[in-house]
Amino acid sequence: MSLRHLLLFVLLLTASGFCFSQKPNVIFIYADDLGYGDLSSYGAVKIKTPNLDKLAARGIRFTNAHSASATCTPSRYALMTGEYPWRRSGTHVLPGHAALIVPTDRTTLPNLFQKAGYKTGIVGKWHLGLGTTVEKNWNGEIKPGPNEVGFDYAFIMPATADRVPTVFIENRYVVGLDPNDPIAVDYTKNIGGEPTGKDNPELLKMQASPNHGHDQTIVNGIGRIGFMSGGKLARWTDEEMPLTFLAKAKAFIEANKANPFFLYYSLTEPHVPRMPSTMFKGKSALGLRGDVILQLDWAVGEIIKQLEALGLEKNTIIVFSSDNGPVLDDGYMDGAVTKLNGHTPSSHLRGGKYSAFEAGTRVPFIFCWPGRVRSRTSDALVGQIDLIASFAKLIRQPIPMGDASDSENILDAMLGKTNRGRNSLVVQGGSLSIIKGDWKYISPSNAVTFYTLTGIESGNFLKPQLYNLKEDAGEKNNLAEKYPDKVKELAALLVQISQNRLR
Ligand code: NG6
Ligand code: CA
Repeated sequence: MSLRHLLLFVLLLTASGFCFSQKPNVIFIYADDLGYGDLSSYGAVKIKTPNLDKLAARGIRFTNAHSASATCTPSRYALMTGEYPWRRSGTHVLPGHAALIVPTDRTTLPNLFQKAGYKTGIVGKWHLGLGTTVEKNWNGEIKPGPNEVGFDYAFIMPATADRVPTVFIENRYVVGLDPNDPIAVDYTKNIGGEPTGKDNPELLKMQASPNHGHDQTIVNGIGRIGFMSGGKLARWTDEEMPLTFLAKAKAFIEANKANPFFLYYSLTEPHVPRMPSTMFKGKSALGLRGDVILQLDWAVGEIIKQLEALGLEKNTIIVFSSDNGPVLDDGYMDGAVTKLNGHTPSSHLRGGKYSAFEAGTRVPFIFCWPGRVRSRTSDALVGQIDLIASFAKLIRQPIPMGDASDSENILDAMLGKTNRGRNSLVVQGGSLSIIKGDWKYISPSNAVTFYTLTGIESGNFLKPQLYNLKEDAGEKNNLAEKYPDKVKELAALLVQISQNRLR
């Protein structure tokens, strides 16, 4: 190599190194059904979550951040697309054989990072459907899915831990599938005639709660929603799941340590069935639900340790949140209710998962970037739906008109530079609510006021509800009659937002 070539080579190397080192890695860690009050950094006293507390102490701990919805699929849809889920039909909680609901021709959170030169990966829960139809061949290439909406690498559980098929899918193929034992999935009939929780309760290691379903095909001693047959070797063991996801997440980080990466680490805790690894069983004083929260916290700690060992902790943003609020009995008799032991998963908030009240969507939200943000608490109004527009700003990517149409760039709030987040945010429980400033309006609904199965107040009410969240975060005092003008203003704003988009 001539001296000129050598100089040019060194120059190029330096330039590319310079560019890359400027781009922070991003890890978005998403818990499943974790409540506002489930972390010690958010006030829990009956359980200690030291690793998440460390993130909260190093970063920005948000006290007014929301998932888009009080259930999983719609929250995840909004996270991926930046579009309110209620604008699009079919974004409700999906069965395990649903088709993909994320458009493949639009800007998504991961393809935004791809365009900026990042390697992107998802490890964990997906729950946004796969393929183009409900009927699909689980034994060949399964697409479109995460790889078609922006993930270079995908290791996923298709839906939820309590739904079939109970297998992992890595880049479009079921992991560990024996071609001589093909998988079939059906949500209406017992395809293959395998034992079910309903007919063979003696085979269960965890009983389903009465009237909650979860009594169809038995996998690993647990009755599931839906029927499957075949794929015996490929079926997951619930106790191993967190270790598998952690190993895959760490492998992705290791493989991409030299280039910028975006990792969506989508945990299954503390969603049902709560079946922790043996090393976590009985570790909390709160039964299996507490144990899996400790397990989740541990996994986060392992990721932090890995980043530190690789020297990446300063230039890696970790965002932690949950897809919806907490629930105790969501289908299995796992001691979540009987061993609650005074723990308050919803903290001071009313409601829980599924609810229009605050605990449905107000969730822990931590933004940690040791190299850049200073530790603080922020009460800025933040939506998970805003991650896409805010990261677009951070990594300097334009968002085409019409895409991510409800996502607001609130990067300065995420970085803790200002307390001003969104002006207003629409959230979805049973009914739609709008939060603006200190106020929250819940639109009237004639649906049930109480979900008896889960023991959660729905937040539905025949008349409009208006709460002053600053004075009454617990939403005890409906001020709608006292402030009719405020009701009118917020109801009109909700209509206006439902008819117009930001871009
Ligand atoms: C509900 C399930 C619940 C859980 C939830 C989805 C019943 C009675 N309940 O329909 O167990 O799976 O869906 O949770 O079937 S989520 O966090 O993925 O939205
Ligand atoms: Ca969830």
